[in-house]
Amino acid sequence: MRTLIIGDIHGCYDELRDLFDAAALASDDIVVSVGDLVDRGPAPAEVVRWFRARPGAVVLMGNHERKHVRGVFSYSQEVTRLQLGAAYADDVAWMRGLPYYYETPDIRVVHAALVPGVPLAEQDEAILAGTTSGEAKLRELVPDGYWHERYTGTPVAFGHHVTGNEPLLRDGVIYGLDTGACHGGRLTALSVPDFRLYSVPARADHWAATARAYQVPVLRTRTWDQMSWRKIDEAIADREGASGDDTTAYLAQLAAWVAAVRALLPRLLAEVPRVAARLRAEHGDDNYAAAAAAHPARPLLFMLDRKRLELDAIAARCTSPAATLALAARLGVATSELPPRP
Ligand SMILES: [Mn+2]
Repeated sequence: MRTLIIGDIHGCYDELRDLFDAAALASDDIVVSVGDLVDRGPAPAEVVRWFRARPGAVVLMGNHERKHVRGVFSYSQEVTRLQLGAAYADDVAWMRGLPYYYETPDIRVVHAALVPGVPLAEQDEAILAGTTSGEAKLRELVPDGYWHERYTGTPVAFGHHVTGNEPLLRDGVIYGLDTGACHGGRLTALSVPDFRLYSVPARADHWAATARAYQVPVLRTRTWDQMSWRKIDEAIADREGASGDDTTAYLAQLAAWVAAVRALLPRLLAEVPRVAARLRAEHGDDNYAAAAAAHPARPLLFMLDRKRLELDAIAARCTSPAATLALAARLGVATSELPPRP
């Protein structure tokens, strides 16, 4: 029986299968992932399913799992959330319980780093997982050079920093296994107790392709309805020219939708006197004040009565597409001819 320790997988399921073939994985072998199962690659769901289902599989908390657990989102986490789909919440609940290290008499395994001379159980989890704050702490504790240049003792295997196509090896003690599978590099494993290395090439630069493929799906998940006009304009401007045809087409649809919703503002202003006229016709002059007070657009009707209704008052209420559409509904302005929200 062996223990097979695998570097950062990042959703590269085909390469994981290739690696198992190369290492002739046996059913009673222990499989240990250094962490970062997800983010950047094409198939995180398959990778997570495999590790969750297999007896004798161990996954350490990588900085990427920690981002999901803590809800710290940037683009690669948004992509993963879509890739995992309905299973996302359950997979993140599972990630919450992942250990920060693994140890046998032959080997220690951590995701990113450890402080030489400190027992594993006393290490800072942020340093073990390689979070941004953990890396800053490590620089303070090990100010010159790398932690792994000073480390002595039981051999240690880790991932986190891409070491190139070859693993980082020193003196039979240091085994840096992140060979950049998700960036078109290799996926690498260390077998113990024989200390043999296995490595397979990535089939493609997965993150480049995945990042491109998910641009529009991720944009669709944005809460454009709730955002201020300025935020929407900035978000569109940020992405213009930086992306492919699909994204350009999506941004054009979004801009057209936003312009159409914004164009409602003068129509909403013009509708207020019409609403007032209808109320007067319906309830008579004597009962108009009571009818206006009961109307959902009451503050605007009061402003109209005091001759203080201007476009600014409408704009102050229509700070987002959702607020604009809500006011349109209160005034009974039809919005069915608007293009659908992309
Ligand atoms: Mn990683």
